[in-house]
Amino acid sequence: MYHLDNVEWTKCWALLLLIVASIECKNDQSELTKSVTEVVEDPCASIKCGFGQECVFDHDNNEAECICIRACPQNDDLRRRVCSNYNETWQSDCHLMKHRCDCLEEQTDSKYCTYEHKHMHIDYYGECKDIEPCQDDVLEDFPRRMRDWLDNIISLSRVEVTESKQDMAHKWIDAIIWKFCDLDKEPHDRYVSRHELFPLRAPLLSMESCISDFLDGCDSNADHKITLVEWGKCLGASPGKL
Ligand SMILES: *[C@@H]1O[C@H](CO)[C@@H](O)[C@H](O)[C@H]1NC(C)=O
Ligand SMILES: [Ca+2]
Repeated sequence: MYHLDNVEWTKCWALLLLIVASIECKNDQSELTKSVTEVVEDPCASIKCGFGQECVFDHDNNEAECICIRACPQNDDLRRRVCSNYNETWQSDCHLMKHRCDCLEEQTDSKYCTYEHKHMHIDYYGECKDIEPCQDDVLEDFPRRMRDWLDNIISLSRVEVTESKQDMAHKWIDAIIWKFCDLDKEPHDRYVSRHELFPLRAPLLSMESCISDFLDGCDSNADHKITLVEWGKCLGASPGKL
């Protein structure tokens, strides 16, 4: 049997280390150049474009501008289809928003642009379907199911296990507060608007026909904003707990 002697081993290790080091250095360097170019040269970094738009740098005028998204990635996943507020199915959220942008900017042959296309938004995720009317008993049970659901999300993201009854109550209060903060982002002002409810409502509506009625009910003074107290109340928490 052939054995590498000590010297050869050492050489092998040294070579291996060198290779690893050079790979790492190279990565480091490209990371570095990348971040430097981004900071110095990318004027799009500081621009937030509207829905259905992307930022491009116009070298002739030396300025960044927002234009309609030029191409959306092909989507074959039915779950990523979206249904518009005019009950029209689109291949993805990108396709819907791009088309609206093109129509508003008159970049598409106007015969493909209807009044609805200029005013559409995503109503829910999934293909358009017949949404069953919300049943009273389902709506009544909705806060409990929502609490369980939030509880599950929060337990999945947590390591510690709580045992006592008191801890359990705290846990779902935490879940309610966490979800409120998660929704209150644009802007972060301690109110959750209709617009901020979108990420909660849109993915659920095709399966949970009561989600809209439930959320409408949370806004108890009907000012189109939900406060933490309103949110807690509609999920069944007493105001003192929040
Ligand atoms: C929306 O479109 C779906 C599928 O085409 C249809 O089944 C449903 O009845 C429509 N809903 C309404 C409110 O028109
Ligand atoms: Ca807000």
